[in-house]
Amino acid sequence: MATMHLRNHIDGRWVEGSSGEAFEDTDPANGEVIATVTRSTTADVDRAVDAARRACEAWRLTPAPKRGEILYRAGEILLRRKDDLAREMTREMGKVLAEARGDVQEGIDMTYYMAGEGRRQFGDVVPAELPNKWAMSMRHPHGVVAAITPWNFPLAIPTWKIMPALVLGNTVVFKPASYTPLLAVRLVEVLEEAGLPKGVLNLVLGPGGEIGDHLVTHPGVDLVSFTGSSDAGAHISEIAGRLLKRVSCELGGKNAIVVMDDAEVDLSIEGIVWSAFGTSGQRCTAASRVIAHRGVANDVIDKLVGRAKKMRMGHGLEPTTDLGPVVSKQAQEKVASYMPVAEKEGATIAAGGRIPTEGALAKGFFHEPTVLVDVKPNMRVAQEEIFGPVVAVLEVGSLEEAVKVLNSTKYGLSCSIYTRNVNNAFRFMRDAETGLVYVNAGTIGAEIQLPFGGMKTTGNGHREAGRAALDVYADWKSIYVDFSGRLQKAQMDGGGTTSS
Ligand code: UN1
Repeated sequence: MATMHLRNHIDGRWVEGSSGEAFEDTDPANGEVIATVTRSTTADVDRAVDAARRACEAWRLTPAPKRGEILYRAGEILLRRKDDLAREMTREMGKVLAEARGDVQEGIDMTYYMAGEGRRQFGDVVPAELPNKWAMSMRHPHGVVAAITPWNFPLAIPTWKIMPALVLGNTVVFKPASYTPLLAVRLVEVLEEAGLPKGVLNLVLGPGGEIGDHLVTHPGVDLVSFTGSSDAGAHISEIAGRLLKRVSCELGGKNAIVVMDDAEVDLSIEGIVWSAFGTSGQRCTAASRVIAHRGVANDVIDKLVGRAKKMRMGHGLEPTTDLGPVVSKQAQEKVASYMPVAEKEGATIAAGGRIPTEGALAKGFFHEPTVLVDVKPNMRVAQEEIFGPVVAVLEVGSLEEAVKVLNSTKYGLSCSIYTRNVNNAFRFMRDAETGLVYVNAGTIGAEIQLPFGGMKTTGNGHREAGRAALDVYADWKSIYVDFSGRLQKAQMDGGGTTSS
């Protein structure tokens, strides 16, 4: 297969970055080169932001239902290309094909949902306290949005940011992770084909660092929407916060599945295996802790260890593969580095724990699916996000203790409980300090029509997806129209009660 070359998209044209240099986009399962990619500089960021700014006014004044129609057409094209996009995604970042299809589907779902917002974007019309006066609220776009996206959901997460931004009348500069430029190019191609005017969506390719900081602090950027590591999120919040820019961050997680002594254990094992090892554990919603009640802990561990040992690693395009590689050598080394950390702190590796060194697997960035037992809540493997196929099992004696352990990390994205006791379920739903809670299901697989995001250091108070996303990508404007023909003073004329 001939190697592709991927370029930036600025002001409606595909253009080379100004460094004149390129980097390689490779398949993490075998090291094959998929594409060469232009490396952008700060000058390219300037061009992209300028183009987005110039496109702002006309796009803002395009009727929202028309903006929605373009999104609807983009959804249709994504649907037609779903399988090709999924195959390219598996090659580019490693997740197994069925999951890559799910990622594209999540992008399609979000695109259709936001297309519908073209005819909604509801505001309030409320009674005014004064006669002959009208009071209402409407959404107003911010202007230029910087969408900085991760590699683990290379299609879905960009749509979470780009689609609400566009339908609300913002223009966008899109800076995808450097591990997944191909899917980013594909998404831009789809929106271009759907009829998006030039300059409304601009793409800048290359590693973060200097160009990322330049984009975040650029005076022409009004809102930064970022999904990625907590360290990068803190840095972005700091440099953008000084400029009082709007920032929406979706960061790390240390999600847990609680298995109570009244749970259906076999069902919980299905949820744990899926949530801990799906996408090779590289979801921010992945279950990296199991909090098992002592009454079932041994059963849970035996069954989980049995399942982990049977999982087949391989290329995500092979139908026999259960677990693909992690995204990079650096990610593989990070996962592996936690094994001595776990053992030193007194945990035991009950399954996995190694990097395969033989045969075809040695060519990719694989890590065995790993189960850690004898884990205590304060150990690093119970506190830190590993972002790989590693799950730590902790044991507790009651629901109260389970909730305490659940809430004992700095993160707060997702959690779940397996129980057949309705009282346990409702207490858990009430007390979990996470933005997503599941009952008798794993921690992954959020649907796009509800808010997505986390409490505590998982985020900064914003939510993606669903109606909540509209609050990120637009400001509220409250409007009062006085048609009385005279000066009326709110809180003073006519209204209010007087005490006697
Ligand atoms: C992520 O890992 O950043 O709930 C997003 C889920 C997916 C989205 C995950 N729908 O697992």
